[in-house]
Amino acid sequence: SRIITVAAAQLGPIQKTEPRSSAVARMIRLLERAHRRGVELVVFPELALTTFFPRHYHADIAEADHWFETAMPSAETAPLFEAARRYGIGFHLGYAELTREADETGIVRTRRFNTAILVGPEGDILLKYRKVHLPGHAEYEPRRTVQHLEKRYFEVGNLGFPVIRAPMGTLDGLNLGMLICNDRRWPEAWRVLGLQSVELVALGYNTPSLNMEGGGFEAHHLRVFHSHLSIQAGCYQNACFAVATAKAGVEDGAELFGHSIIVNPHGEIIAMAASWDDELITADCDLDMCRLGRTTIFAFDRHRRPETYRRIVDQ
Ligand code: CDT
Repeated sequence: SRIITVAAAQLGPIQKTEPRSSAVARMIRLLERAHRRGVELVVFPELALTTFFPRHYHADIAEADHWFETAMPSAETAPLFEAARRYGIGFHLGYAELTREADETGIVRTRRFNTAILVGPEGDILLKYRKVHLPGHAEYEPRRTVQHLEKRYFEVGNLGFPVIRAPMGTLDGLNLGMLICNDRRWPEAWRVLGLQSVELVALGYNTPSLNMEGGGFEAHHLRVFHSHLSIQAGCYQNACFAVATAKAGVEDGAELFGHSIIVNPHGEIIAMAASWDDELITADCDLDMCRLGRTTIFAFDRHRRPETYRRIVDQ
């Protein structure tokens, strides 16, 4: 069997005024706890270094640039990389990325993405992913009490859904992929990872308890249920594990529902956070469990019928 010990390092709220140095110190404390428990891979939330700033409107987008990272690691995040290297722990980290880069027309310009990286146990960045499914809206919406301006601050990710074979812990290689928050609700995203034989999906999220999209009438328990349902279905239908890590609690007066989970290829929740605070949940994942689904009911090469799926990409 190929066993890896993983952790979801849930973060409690990060208030608007909390500096990155404080968020990083909290993450290092979780890494220390992970080390004591023999963890080999830690997954931190989406936009883990700051408050979930897309709830704050700036008429001039550049005024929000202080929420973004222009280097990774930076002076402020380097201690996290050093701690992880000291313990030989790999990690997934979500952050807002500000870069100067050519767009699809070849013009070099300032670009902003909702990004996650996978860092190996030696502290090197192995893989980068930029969020594809950006929820929310681009303009200020007065009827909302809480804004969700991801469509204002971020471009759609342009790196696809990559999977890497990476050494982690005692394993010389496992197939790792990433999703970010709203991506977890889209079966197409999971399937693109599944088609690359992903064994473990690392994903971070910041999900408000109140869905203001349709007037805010979705019940709290359904918000959590739909999050778990999406992750459990993604794991079952693609025969993989997922470590899904929330930012939780009341942040700048807005509630994020937490409920971080680790899920196995049967779609079962094998660990779940119970607080709205900084909390480490762990699980031993036997990656050989991925084989059952992959060689039977979800043996893609034998049972998929892509010739009938045209509409999915054409529409
Ligand atoms: N961060 C993020 O993607 N959150 C969304 C909120 C949806 S309600 C606008 C999510 O899907 O969890």
